[in-house]
Amino acid sequence: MSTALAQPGDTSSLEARAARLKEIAADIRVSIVNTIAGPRMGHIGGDFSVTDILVTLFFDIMRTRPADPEWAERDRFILSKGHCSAALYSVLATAGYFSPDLLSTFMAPLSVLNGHPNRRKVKGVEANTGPLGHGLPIGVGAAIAATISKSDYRTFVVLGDGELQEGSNWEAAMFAGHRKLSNLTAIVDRNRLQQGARTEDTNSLEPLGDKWRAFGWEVHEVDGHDHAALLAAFEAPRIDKPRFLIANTRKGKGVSFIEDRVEWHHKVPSPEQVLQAIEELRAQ
Ligand SMILES: Cc1ncc(C[n+]2csc(CCOP(=O)(O)OP(=O)(O)O)c2C)c(N)n1
Repeated sequence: MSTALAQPGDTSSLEARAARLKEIAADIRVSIVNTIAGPRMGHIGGDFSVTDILVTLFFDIMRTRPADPEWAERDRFILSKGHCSAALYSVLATAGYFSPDLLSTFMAPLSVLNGHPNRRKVKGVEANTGPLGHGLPIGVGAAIAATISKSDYRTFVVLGDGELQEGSNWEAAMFAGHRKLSNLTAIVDRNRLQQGARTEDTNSLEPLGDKWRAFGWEVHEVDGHDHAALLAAFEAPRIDKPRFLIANTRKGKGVSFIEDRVEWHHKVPSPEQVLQAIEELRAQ
């Protein structure tokens, strides 16, 4: 399997690009299982729902230089649902920001790979996240900074759907719409589960697209596990509005006994379940 980043000007067909991403995503999910199995800590449900979104961004869409993570023209990425750090770390290691060996230190005392990402410690992490509701306001700042510095980098923020209960998201959404930040894309990992409950039972979000449209955003809705659909949505011609992508996903996607089960927000598989999960992922 090749995990090289896509090259600018890549003329492969959408299908070929999607097939390559699917392969990478399968490996990333195995890496996530192994990463959290050691410390017996992590958030496997949300890691697996967001994997295909992260892989599509990091291995195809975003302009990055893993060997030069602070490159001024890089596209900015913020994982606002920072509890899913194991997914982000696995992607960053595979993309070449740091050695995959480091993943074995996940959440160990003094490790740089904390339960929540820290930009001062980990190459490729753009913002410290974990307290929900902060990623989008930071992303709006990065997008405005690009307009001030006349740079054409794009900013991508991944949000959880439970996270949208945090009011700061809506202030940021309103301001991004007002400023017509067409260089900003927010993606909601719409797995319909949060910690301990379904989102629609806790604080319903629907009609989600209409709400963002009312705030001045362009809205796309896709299957968040379909790499070709994700690619098309990220590459749609830009208009003078920020873009909101509703990525419909399944929490725990890819492993039968984890998928769409509320208890797997931060439950950790037993050694037997680790083997079963890897077997299921390898068979896909
Ligand atoms: C401000 C804040 N409140 C509570 C938490 C604890 N917390 C961590 S994850 C989570 C649920 C988030 O649900 P969602 O955004 O849907 O994430 P996903 O289901 O995709 O993992 C909560 C409440 C937190 N990290 N920050």
